[in-house]
Amino acid sequence: SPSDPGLVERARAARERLGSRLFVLGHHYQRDEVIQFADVTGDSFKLARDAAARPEAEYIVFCGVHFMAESADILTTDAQAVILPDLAAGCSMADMATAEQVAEAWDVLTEAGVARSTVPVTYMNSSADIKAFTGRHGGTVCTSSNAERALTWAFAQAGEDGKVLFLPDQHLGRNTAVRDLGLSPDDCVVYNPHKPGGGLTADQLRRARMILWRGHCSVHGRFSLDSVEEVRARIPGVNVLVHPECRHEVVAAADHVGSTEHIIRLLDRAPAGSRWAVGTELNLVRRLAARYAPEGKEIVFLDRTVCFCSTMNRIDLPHLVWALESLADGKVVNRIQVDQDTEHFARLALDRMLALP
Ligand code: CIZ
Ligand code: SF4
Repeated sequence: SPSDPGLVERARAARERLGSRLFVLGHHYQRDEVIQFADVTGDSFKLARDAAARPEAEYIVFCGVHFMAESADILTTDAQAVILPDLAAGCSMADMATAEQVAEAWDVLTEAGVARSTVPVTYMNSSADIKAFTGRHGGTVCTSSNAERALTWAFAQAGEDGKVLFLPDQHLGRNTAVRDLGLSPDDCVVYNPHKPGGGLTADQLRRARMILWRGHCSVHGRFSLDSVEEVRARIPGVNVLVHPECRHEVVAAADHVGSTEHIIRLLDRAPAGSRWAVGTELNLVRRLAARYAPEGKEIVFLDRTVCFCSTMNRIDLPHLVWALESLADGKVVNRIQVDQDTEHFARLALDRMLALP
């Protein structure tokens, strides 16, 4: 929908008043009406680094979801305030692994005698608490671009017969283990935090190489093998391109798999006349379709029954205007601040990722 011209004007005016004190980050999955005000766009990790590279910006307005704003706060200085325009913009995947549940899981692994040979790896899409847990137990953060390197590193750390506890996205964990590291799906077990002992026996835990947390993305998890078969029947010669948060059978049936940055690069280099069905968030797919249509690239959404990420969409122009005008009036609203102890250990896990070979 076209943006309200009055709100666009107010956002412009507030930005003008704030000048270089303000830096606006826009995640790839944000609405067009919000993205137009972003100083930079990117995935969650790129945006956190972009924020860290702007120490002169007093206010970092993060148009994205809560865990991303936390990561930006961790990587920026204490003098910089990270603002999330709507505090209800969470992430259902990140919420699937709470600090209490993960602490309990670690106790289960300890009881089974496997904790000391297990290295945790957590996806960027997790709360600061889970990143801190990972940092405390010698593990690393990963993104969908470096998950293979992170897992290789973690298995090397874990030693012979070592294991990885992968949080919170079972699909990224399984896809990386099977596709990139050549493990068998049978080497993976799924830990269900809602069942006693994770729903696993001590023997199952001892035999597993990958212990996958039972979490998933409520958007990417909805693409199915039917989505792929339907689009192949509908569009002859179509290239199916999906994000690794999709289920294993979807990834296995696709032609290309990659992070948002990878998806954008691939479509940018695609030849005129090529046809693509893309399985990632709808705001991004629509923008890419519009951007590349003039070059004769046909880009469609992989499954027309899948919707936007509802929490990403909570950041809309009214919320952005409210945040910017508040800041311009000297009121710091919706600041996301990670406590020092959590920040210290989460930073450790993030720094291990930055040091990955
Ligand atoms: O699914 C998401 O939320 C993604 C891809 C986030 C990110 O930026 O890594
Ligand atoms: Fe979370 Fe999925 Fe939305 Fe990303 S797209 S913010 S992983 S629910």
